[in-house]
Amino acid sequence: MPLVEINFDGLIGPSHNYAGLSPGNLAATRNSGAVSQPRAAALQGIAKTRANLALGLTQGILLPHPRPDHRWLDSLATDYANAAPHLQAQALSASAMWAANAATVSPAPDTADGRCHLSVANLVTMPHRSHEWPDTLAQLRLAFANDAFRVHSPAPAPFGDEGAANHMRLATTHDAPGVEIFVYGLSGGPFPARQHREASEAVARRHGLDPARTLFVQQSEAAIAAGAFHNDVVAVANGRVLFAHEQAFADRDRFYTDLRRLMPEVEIVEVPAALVSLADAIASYLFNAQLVTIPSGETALILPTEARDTPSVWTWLQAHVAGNGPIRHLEVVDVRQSMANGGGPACLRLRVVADPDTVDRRFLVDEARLDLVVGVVEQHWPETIAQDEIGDPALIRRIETARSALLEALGIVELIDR
Ligand code: SUG
Repeated sequence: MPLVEINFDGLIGPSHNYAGLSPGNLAATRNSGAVSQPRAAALQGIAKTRANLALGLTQGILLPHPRPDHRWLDSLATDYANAAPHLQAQALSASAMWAANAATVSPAPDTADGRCHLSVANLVTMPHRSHEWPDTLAQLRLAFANDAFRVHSPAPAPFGDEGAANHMRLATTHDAPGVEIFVYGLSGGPFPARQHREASEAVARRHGLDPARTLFVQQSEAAIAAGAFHNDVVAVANGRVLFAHEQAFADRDRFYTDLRRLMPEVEIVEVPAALVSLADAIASYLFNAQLVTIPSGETALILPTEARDTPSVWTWLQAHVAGNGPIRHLEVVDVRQSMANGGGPACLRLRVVADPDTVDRRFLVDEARLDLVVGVVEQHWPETIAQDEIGDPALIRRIETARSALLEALGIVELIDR
């Protein structure tokens, strides 16, 4: 089988809740204390996966982590019942759903040894995400055990790495050698820059990328300060198309010049601040869209409903499509439950260019397998979680039972005790 892009969607876990754990993520902060709907959230995510299948895309899933994370609490010399409320919330977060932060992926055509390399992200900046990596590593080692892959452990702290959310790849076709772009932050005004250049460089070296085809680009301070806590909130790339906000990068002229030198056929679609403000771009998640090549060879953009509901954004998109820009199709999906925690369609997926036959089949999905997942979600996922419930042992039992039921239904029993 040829190399294709597989989108692995993070399945939204049964502990999904709004604890406001991510300063700099404006949606999560705004919704802190709201009542979440884990069941509806997971069903929204699965509906998005189905919509991608209907477009002809190849789909996989990544699974919810064990929550609360007892191993992490144990390393803090406490347990869930006795932990301080903020540690309970950090141990319970379903943040592993945002699979774009699971790892950075360099497809085989880009690497020195001809394998697809995945480096698990350490996510050290936010406490509730800093303990995701051991379970992510275990899962990726299972899904990508084939010799076609190399799965690496994370870059060491204190160098923050948030994975594919700060990484873009441009290539004429998915199976051709690409240009890989690592976007890091130096400063974010009042908010932390979560991706450090040292971590990005370590990942690039470890993946065996050609330095002549690799760019390290600084995210603009204004973008982080306005709420773009990851580059994928203000830019996305696919094929030969880079789609970005005018204010995404610290030195865009230099970046575009370097990119055109490495890839003369690149199509840069820049949205001017005069037409869509940074604030509208971030509130609507215009760029946190999945930019994909559909089987016809055309480029489609899978957007959250919030983009359609933001007049400046929708007007710009309509004009682009009418004017024969490179983006030919707009697909709108409802992932509001995830959006309320700052996670759009692009956050919810990890792209891996690979031969599907080399991936553990249990992590690939078709309609029938999604039906199976829906059955478990409908039976076991809590309908709602209010913040004052998170200490309730009955809720915790329910969350733990739900995940085990899912892993059993999918036959991925190796992860049950993790
Ligand atoms: O890291 N939200 C996530 C959202 C991640 C979005 N991912 C990408 N842009 N690729 C974050 O800020 C909120 C959880 C809470 O507050 O309970 C949260 O972690």
